[in-house]
Amino acid sequence: MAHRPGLSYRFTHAITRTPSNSVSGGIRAVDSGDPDAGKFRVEHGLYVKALQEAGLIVDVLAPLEEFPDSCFVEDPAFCLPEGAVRLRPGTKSRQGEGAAIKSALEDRFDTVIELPSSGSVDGGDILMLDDIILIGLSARTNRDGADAFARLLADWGYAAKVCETPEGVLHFKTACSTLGDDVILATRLMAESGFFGNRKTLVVADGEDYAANVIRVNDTVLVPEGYPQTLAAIQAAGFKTVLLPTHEARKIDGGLSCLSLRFALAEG
Ligand code: CIR
Repeated sequence: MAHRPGLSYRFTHAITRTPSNSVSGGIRAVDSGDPDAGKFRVEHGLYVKALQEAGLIVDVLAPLEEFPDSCFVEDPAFCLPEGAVRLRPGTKSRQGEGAAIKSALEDRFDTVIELPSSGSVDGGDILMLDDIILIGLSARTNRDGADAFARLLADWGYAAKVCETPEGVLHFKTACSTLGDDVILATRLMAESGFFGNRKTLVVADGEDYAANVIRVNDTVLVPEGYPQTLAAIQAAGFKTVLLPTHEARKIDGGLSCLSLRFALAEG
């Protein structure tokens, strides 16, 4: 696959979904209290505004009470300029989310296909870089799903590599992000994994692992508030930053990347 500068961060559009009242029952590994749906919607509104200010047209989908985790739209789909892929989330309560997001994808893409095979892939396990797409195996993404997704990407002209997400990390991207231009932000564990080859890797400070999940959107990096050392490191590397509250999302293991599907369409 040719190096395509900006593939991983030059976007024109995003899809998001407003948190439902049922988000208070979202899945979490460790219970630190239920998120408050009202406060979550306020944080979500700021997130949507930040995406718009970074230059994106944002589709905000209606809440889905039957799927408590459905505001994390990154997991049931993956979008490329060529088309969108409906994935198969790897946890039972989220499996219907791929069908639920189908019409929103069809509104934006001529090509919308379903992940072949019966395997599972969560979008949170897919890290798109400018020259390769990394797919993390995890408790949510299995070998069948990852291999089928890698084959599909190859058909579309993209190189992909399947990696083992370290034990205890929910999704591959829970612990790393691309800042674009061959710069990665990662937890120490991920930085030492060898997944990122010779790319420059900024390691988040001890105690700030949550802040490894940021998103670069055009010329801005959206960063969760409350992680000063990571913020300083991103700024020192020359990136413009915007801080966002993620207190409610964090209670159910969600971060900034999970809350949107970001993509570039030709018509801008
Ligand atoms: C879940 O466990 O599925 C949700 N509570 C959090 C999903 C976060 N998504 C992501 O990291 N891509």
